[in-house]
Amino acid sequence: MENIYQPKPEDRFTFGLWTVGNTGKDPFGDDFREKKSPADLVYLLGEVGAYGVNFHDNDLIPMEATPAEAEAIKKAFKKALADTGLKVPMATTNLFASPIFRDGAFTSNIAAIRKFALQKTMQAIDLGAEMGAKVYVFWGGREGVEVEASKNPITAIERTREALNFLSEYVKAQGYDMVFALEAKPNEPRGDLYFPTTGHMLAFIETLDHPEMVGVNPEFAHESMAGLNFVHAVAQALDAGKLFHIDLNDQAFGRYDQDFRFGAVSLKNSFFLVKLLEDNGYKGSRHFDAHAYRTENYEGVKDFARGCMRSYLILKEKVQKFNTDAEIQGLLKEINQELPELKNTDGKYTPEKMKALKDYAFDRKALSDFGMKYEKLDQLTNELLWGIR
Ligand code: GCO
Ligand code: MN
Ligand code: MN
Repeated sequence: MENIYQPKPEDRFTFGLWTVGNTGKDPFGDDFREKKSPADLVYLLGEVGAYGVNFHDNDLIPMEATPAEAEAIKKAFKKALADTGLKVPMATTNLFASPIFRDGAFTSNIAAIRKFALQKTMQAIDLGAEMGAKVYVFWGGREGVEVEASKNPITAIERTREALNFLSEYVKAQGYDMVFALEAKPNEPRGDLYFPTTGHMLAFIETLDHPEMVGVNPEFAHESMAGLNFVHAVAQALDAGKLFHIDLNDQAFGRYDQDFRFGAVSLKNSFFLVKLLEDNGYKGSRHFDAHAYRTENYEGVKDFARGCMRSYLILKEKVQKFNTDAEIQGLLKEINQELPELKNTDGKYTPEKMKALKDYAFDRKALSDFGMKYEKLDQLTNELLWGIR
């Protein structure tokens, strides 16, 4: 029998070099796992059955690498891709680790740093294109403040717009088949980051010169850190046709950016997220932007990576169960009542529809007089997730 929990290429499961390559270093402790080369991480991902690998420019080629070293790394990486069949669907720029970006990149107060960030991003876009990336992610790791007096927030927005407009033109001029995906985060590593949520990003995109080539890369942990409902943020991105990429992980509300294995904490939210993506035919990468606990060696890293994908596939199977569960679907059908007399199929305004609605006598008593059965619906959903339905 086919193993439905076995990842397949069409699942589009991807990991960043920085995710499985995370060495467990944190603000309180040193590296726990030894550092692996990009090529070795590709072999690891091949072994666990991932579809693709994504990278920041400097995950692949360290900033200080000589041209000869860069060539050797690229060669080994390309060989690993060819050996494993892994793809590179997404690439991004590290605009946060180097001390030069300590006060931001595109929003820095120092013009030379803003220009350097643009130069670095153009080179990183070239590297991404060389490896076949079709989505380019922008996460403003240091684009924010602790000291509000230091930057005008409107200037920061304008500078970000200028950078993205410039880079859109660059991609077009090179003839690259590539779109941008903007990733919001409310804070960490800065006290406050600009564009703190996916909603902020969606509004901002419409102010760009080429909004058609810019979408979002929402992250489960980031919206949860802000105390928001991630499923609703992703729904809004889907509705706007802007879900170009997604960062899946997990997180307890109100904590630091925990980057836990997908499904580790929020079983129900993860379920409704998978349901949203699958029911709406999302075709992009399911990228796991997470890492193994600091307690783990590389066997544990493989457990982590396999766990992310397996949890997604188990939840996908649960979605199918939910969508075909007679009792659950019956409750949903019962509560979604039509009003045939005023049915407005296209939802549009006409003087006739307006008049019919204005004159209609609603039976307020009857409409106020029944329970919604959501207690039952929710309990059935839980029982389905617990595996007893
Ligand atoms: C974080 C972010 C990053 C970005 C990555 C790709 O909180 O550190 O989620 O992992 O996703 O830099 O842009
Ligand atoms: Mn994150
Ligand atoms: Mn992320």
